[in-house]
Amino acid sequence: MKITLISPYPDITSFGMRTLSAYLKEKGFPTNLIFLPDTAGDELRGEERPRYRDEDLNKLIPLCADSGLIGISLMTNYFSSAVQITERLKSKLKIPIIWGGCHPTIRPEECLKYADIVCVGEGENAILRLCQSLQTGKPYKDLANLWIRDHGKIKKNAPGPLIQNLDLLPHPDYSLKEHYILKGNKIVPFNSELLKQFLAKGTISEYLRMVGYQTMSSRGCPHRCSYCVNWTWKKLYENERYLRWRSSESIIQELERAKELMPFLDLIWFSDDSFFSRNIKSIREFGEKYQKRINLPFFCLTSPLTITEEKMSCLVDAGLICIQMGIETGSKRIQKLFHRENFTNSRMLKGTYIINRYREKMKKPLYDFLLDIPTETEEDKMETLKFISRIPRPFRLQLFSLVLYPGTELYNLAEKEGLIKDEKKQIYNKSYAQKEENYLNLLLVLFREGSFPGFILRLLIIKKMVRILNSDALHFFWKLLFLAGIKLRKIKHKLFNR
Ligand code: B12
Ligand code: SF4
Repeated sequence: MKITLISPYPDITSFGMRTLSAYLKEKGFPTNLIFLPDTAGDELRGEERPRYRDEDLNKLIPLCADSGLIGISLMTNYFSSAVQITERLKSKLKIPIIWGGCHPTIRPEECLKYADIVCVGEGENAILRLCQSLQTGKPYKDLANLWIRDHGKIKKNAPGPLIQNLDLLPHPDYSLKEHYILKGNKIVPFNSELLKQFLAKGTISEYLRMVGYQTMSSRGCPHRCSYCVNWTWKKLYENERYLRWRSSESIIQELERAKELMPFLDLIWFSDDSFFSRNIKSIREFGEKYQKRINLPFFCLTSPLTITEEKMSCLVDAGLICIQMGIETGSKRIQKLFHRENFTNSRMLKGTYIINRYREKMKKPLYDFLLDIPTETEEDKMETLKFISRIPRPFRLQLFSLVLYPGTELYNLAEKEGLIKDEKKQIYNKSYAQKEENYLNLLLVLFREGSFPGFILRLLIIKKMVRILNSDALHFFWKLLFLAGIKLRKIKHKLFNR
């Protein structure tokens, strides 16, 4: 029985889906992987619009026709894409469709309005057991993790245990065999050249102008930020060890294989929520092996609570050339709202100084900030700007407009306060790039590259000035400036392919 797995993401990494594919193949089920990059997904401005052209989706039908099961992976912003794909497939084929990933885990009932089956939580064993049952004609209504539509009712099965030993999982499927991608108005077989092109388009690859291979060396995160879906996942697996690590050997073997398959790679990009939460022993072991056997520059994320001088020095020696750290806010009140009370300004500043010591050997570090936080006051925003004025340069700020994803604690709070009026507009179809247009956000944009000295920023946030410039009366003016900025960036992107 063949299984078709579909990814709507513009980034073609889809680590989860590729792992599922490798796992199914290892257990004897051949797979098709189809990538349908929904480029509208990254540019949403709250509007509901078709993500694909029907004629493109029609080309999916023959590729899926001989499958025993079709799986779609989705995050909240790709809900509309998954609905469109599912409806088109259902109009022509009578094959069960299962949805899995972050959004179905959080909102299974909503997803079951379209999919026949939803996987809640970790997918490997759930999809394997489902395939085995479908193949042998055995009932599958009681399988762990699966929520199933059954004669107008929903059968809800609790999740099975988490996979504790991640080394037992096969490495993500980059075989290119039976892999397809929507390119222009055609669905074409993936090949090495296309893989190179798409890997070069990943956000970090683009930033560093390299061809990056993205992977994960862990599952889970040690923190519990109130705006993050990790909170719901942790509740789902309350009695289990949620943060799990792969061994250095498993990571290095995956990367050796990736280098063999993709000789054009010039960057490794670790997407773990916090690579630095590994202990120093494990970091040393990884660093030594990585330097000897992989020897490519690499990128990873850290958090202000886990970064130390020793870990940093070890990883820079191993090839770390760029790092990303979540700062999010400089306001104590908002830190509390985010459950990030331990992320004090002094601790976060210390983190930036540790990173700054390696500026000669590294590219500009990326510091994440969250904007447009409900209940955030002008004073809170000014605290953040003051903090930014103290960060040692060079740096680049990554500015994300907060999206209140369902399943987060912050979503629940906002809903109670009546702040969520239109979920589709405010959440499902909102991109993190969709910032509110006001004076303080403009300052953040202007100081994004760390090109001006901090004292200028401090001058621009003198209270009286902010009161006038950030007033509602001037909103239209800032809106125009933001629009002009977006247009200019698009032109620059077209001209310089950046
Ligand atoms: C790596 C990553 C990225 C990468 C790569 C994404 C990609 N397309 O491959 C990049 C940086 C590009 C990225 C971008 C975005 N990301 Co992102 N990303 C992650 C991250 C850190 C890891 C995802 C991952 O690979 N996990 C490991 C795998 C093994 O887990 P998994 O994907 O959940 O898959 C398992 C199960 O869910 C299930 N499963 C998954 N798919 C399917 C399908 C079927 C059929 C079945 C049965 C099961 C199943 O089985 C898998 C194996 O157990 C997560 C946070 C996290 N820790 O998960 C955020 C996360 C998924 N991203 C998020 C978001 C919002 C985004 C963006 C939309 C916006 C943004 N803020 O950046 C963009 C847009 C995506 C794009 N352009 O492709 C949110 C999603 C929230 C939500 N409710 O949807 C998360 C959860 C971050 C967060 N903490 O809030 N992301
Ligand atoms: S550190 Fe990042 S991944 Fe971890 S809980 Fe906070 S936001 Fe989520």
